Amino acid sequence: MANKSTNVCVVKHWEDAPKLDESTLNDDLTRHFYYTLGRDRVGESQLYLYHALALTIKDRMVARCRATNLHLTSKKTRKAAYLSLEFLMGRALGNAVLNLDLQDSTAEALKQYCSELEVVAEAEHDAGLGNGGLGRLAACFLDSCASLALPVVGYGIRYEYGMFNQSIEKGHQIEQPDNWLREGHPWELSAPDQACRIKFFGRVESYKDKQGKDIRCWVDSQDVLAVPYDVPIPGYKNGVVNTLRLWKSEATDEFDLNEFNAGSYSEAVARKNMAEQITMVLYPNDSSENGKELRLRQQYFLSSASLQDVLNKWVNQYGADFSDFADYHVFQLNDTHPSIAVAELMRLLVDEYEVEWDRAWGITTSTMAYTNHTLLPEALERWSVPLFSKLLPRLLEIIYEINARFLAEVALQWPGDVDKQRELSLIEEGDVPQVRMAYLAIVGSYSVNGVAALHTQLLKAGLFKTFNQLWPEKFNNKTNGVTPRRWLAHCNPKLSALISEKIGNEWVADFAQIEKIRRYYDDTSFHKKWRKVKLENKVQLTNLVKSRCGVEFDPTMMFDVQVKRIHEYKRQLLNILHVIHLYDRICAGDTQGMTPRCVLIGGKAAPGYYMAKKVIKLINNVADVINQDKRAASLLRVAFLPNYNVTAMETICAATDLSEQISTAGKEASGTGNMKFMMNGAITIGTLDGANIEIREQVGADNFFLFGAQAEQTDQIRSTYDPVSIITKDERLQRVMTLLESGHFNLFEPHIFDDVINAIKCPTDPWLVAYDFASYIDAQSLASQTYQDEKTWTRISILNTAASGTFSSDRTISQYSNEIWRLEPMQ
Ligand code: GL9
Repeated sequence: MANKSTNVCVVKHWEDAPKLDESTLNDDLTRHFYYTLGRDRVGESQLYLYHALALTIKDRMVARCRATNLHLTSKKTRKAAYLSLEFLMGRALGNAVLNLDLQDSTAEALKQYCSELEVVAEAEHDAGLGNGGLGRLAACFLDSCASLALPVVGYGIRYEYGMFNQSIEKGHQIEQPDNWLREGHPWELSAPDQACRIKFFGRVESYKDKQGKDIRCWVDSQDVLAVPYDVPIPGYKNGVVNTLRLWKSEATDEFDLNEFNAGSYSEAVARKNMAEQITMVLYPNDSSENGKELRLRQQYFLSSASLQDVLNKWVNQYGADFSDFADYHVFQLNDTHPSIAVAELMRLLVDEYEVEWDRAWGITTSTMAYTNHTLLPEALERWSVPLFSKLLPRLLEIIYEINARFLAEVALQWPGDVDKQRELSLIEEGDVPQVRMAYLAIVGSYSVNGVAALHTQLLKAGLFKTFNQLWPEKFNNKTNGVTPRRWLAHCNPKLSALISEKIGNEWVADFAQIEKIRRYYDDTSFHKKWRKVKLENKVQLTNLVKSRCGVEFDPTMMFDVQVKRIHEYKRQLLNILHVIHLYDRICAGDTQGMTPRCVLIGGKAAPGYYMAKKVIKLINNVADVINQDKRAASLLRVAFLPNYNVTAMETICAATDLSEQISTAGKEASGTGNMKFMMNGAITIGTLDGANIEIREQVGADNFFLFGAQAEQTDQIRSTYDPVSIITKDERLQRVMTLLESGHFNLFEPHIFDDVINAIKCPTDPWLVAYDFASYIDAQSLASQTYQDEKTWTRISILNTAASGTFSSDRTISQYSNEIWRLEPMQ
């Protein structure tokens, strides 16, 4: 029952809230440490000190977060919701301290505990709620939206277990669950009062209302609660704090009651478990779907909860009148994963709010926007119709209705062309018909974008060609970016200080200004400092590699790095063939002019991806052989870094000389690691793929090591591909293959690499490893020579950082905002 205090607002404006500024940070830290957490000494782990500091910093965000929300509710403001199954946030503490400009006061406060930020920060677990690029992009976007003061809410899932932890045993990947919440998550605030109900299973009944209208009713459903947990997202020194709302699934109360009253205690507990399973674990698949029912449940759970949340807020404020709803809302779908939102918005409007179909469709198609992140056909999500009909019966009906109306449009455009209808249908025919989620997303959205120029061009010419003919105005490009706060200012404080010393520190908020350091590309004393910073960063990475892999790197050697998910198209295999080639030269005494290198490879393989796991094993075996061979010690060292994640990348990208971006052309939609390395002054060796093309354009062809077949040539190459004859004709590759086939890297494990070897020799190898080998080795050799010319290398390194301005996610988000979302910054 509502009491008198229901509407009493204690603090109306954040300006009126008790002052939580720098001067009180010290006292607050002590208070949280002593009272909230009940501790009186730090101990070895720093865990409680981390928690106390996180709570202290969070206090400084909640008031601003409320202010942002107040702004959104007080004025009728157009806003965006970013729907994503993945947000790969990493650690929050260092980033929050930087963005809130609390570095000095934090350092001061930590002194009384004889500690410092870098040490305390180590106690934080990564929030690994994503697989890789796609999830990390969502995290960078949130930082940019807040920093640009844009009204954007992120909606995701609060997985109990994030991306698995990877360890390496005898060279094999072992997966362990990531229980990231075990020690608590101090950043979140739950809002159980705003929980939503999500329906599953059941059936659809129809009846006629008083006016004789057909009403469809989803009944006998088994409902689950979605409970929101809000994570604050601080903008960079602008007073804005946005929200990432993560949903956790819970059993509904009556779920418990009914079952308990029926006396079936254990069944009730089991059912409770079913409900809570939905948000238990992140699916660890990288760009491939596997059609598991629980995954479809996650997708619908996120989509429905987020849309209900937005609609509830609208209805609470303006009543159930949706006539201008579309003027104030946009939903950005991060890949097809949340594309069921198209049908769910229709269901909510038509079934729950009795909006007439055509008007509801008008609202849906002017609020939904879809981003595609991959060209790999195996990643295109399809759900079987029987599964859909069992789990989400009403949504399947709605999809059929959308499809019927859409196919009528297709028939108008291509009269009598039944093949066109079959080709474009949202339902793929076959033994088991499938719902094509990408098509649902395209039909239901007003914007469809790719994530790099080449990717968008290939989408329009290939995968979505006919849709592009139908609706060319929908298609657009938004080249990815990464946030310069985390990926330069935070992760590379020494380089940041050097840059700021020369051009001031406005580049952190306005990254186009990074171009100003170009002035120093020939300045000898600047060169010296630039190299000193890189060397110091390489010492840090050396320590990490030593402690994680037991391999001794030498910071004076060239650091050649490839870190990303392990996937055949990314061609870690090509990298290791180059390593074997260098080793072969060393064994043959052909070391004249060779540049000493440390090669670092890291990344996780999807647990069911056989070939990717073989490649990990091969890298580890090759590394073992080389690192144990004294002849190689001064010229070549190799390490596989286990459990590559956001936090590891912060150390890695600051310390890299050579960035490996070597995917088969036409396969990597964009890449974003390539941008992080570039910002930090690494030089790229890469193919003309994804955003590499734009990186090369920005920095200039002379400052990029290019190799390999081009995307438009690959089909032609594949049609006559004969890798065995390529191997026979190329002595270098021949020798590498001989070494591999001799079992030199698997002396006591016969035949374990047969499948990898055969893949290289297979005429249908889609990744063209043998084809690109020669040009890759030549590009590597050019990189080696260039590295020996210290001055030239340093110049190119500076030019790379200087040319990275356009790869800030602030640029990307400005384009989303101006060209798709049409948002105004909050004042
Ligand atoms: C990806 C693409 O493969 C990358 O090229 C792209 O940079 C990112 C972000 O747009 O999206 N699509 C995709 O499914 N993944 C990507 O990284 N995979 C993972 O996130 C694991």
